[in-house]
Amino acid sequence: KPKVFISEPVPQEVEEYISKFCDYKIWKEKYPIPKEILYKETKDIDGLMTPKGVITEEFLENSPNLKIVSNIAVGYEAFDIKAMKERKVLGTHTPYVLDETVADLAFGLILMTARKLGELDQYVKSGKWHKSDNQKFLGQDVHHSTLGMIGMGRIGEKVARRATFGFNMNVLYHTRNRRPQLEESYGIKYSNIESLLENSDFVLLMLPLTDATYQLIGQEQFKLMKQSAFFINCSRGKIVDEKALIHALETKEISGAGLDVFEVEPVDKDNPLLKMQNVVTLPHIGSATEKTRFNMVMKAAENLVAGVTNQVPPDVVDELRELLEN
Ligand code: 8YV
Repeated sequence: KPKVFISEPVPQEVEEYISKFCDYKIWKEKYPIPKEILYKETKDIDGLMTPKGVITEEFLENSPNLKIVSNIAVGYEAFDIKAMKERKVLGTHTPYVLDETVADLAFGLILMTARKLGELDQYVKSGKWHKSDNQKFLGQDVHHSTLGMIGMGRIGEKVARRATFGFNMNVLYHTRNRRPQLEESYGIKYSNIESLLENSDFVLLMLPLTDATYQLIGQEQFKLMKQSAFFINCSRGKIVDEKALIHALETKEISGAGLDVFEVEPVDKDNPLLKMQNVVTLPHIGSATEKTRFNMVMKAAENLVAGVTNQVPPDVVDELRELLEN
């Protein structure tokens, strides 16, 4: 049987599935696995399953038999694609199964920021609720407002559907590959980034972190946004220049932010964002429902097993698809 290593605990059912096809070892202790142990355990494996695997030249050098890295996440910015290509190591991820769940969370952040839900929850729990305070509760409408989406992929389209049909929002979007069919069915409008930023009440990032999107949103972009607008990010923190975001919030260039992701995670306790009333912060939980996490891990297991048993894994990342041709 091929040898595989799994670097975080997985549900029993997934373990049983893997055990049918592979000799396997699982790291069940504290997350994340220390680097020395990971390197020791993966010296002669054929496959690795890992959440957000940091796959470097050095790691690949250490695992010469490796055929596949199965990432238990849809984002795979930690793959060194060039090195994986050179060594013919396949990389897979977990698209589709988390789309609706992350789209729900995007709306959670939109509602929380616009209607001050986190702040007001704290207020009631603090026992300070007083009738004369009711001016404090005034937020902004989400329905019939304008949502500007940067990125319109698998998750984006689920957000757009909620926005148009659920909240009667006007949706502007910007993306690499324009989506005429979505424009027709949902009435969303393609826009350049500048006019999207100028005209949106909510600016939502819904795109992967790549060399091209690293710090795509910075000082210049925040300046274009409306003072009344909210900035929402449940993609990746590094798509934003976080210092510029802090500055925009401090100087009231924008009204608030809803953040599930940060430049550094877990976020530093001294990060000024954590002290701001108009910023909602979550610990990167976009896909975190029981059902979706199970489906992600199962999908990752299917990719892993396919990759070590000479079948074509269903979810090879686009940049490595060429490896399937040889
Ligand atoms: C995380 C994600 O993987 O899929 C992704 O790319 O960012 C999330 O689903 C998840 O939060 C586990 O860390």
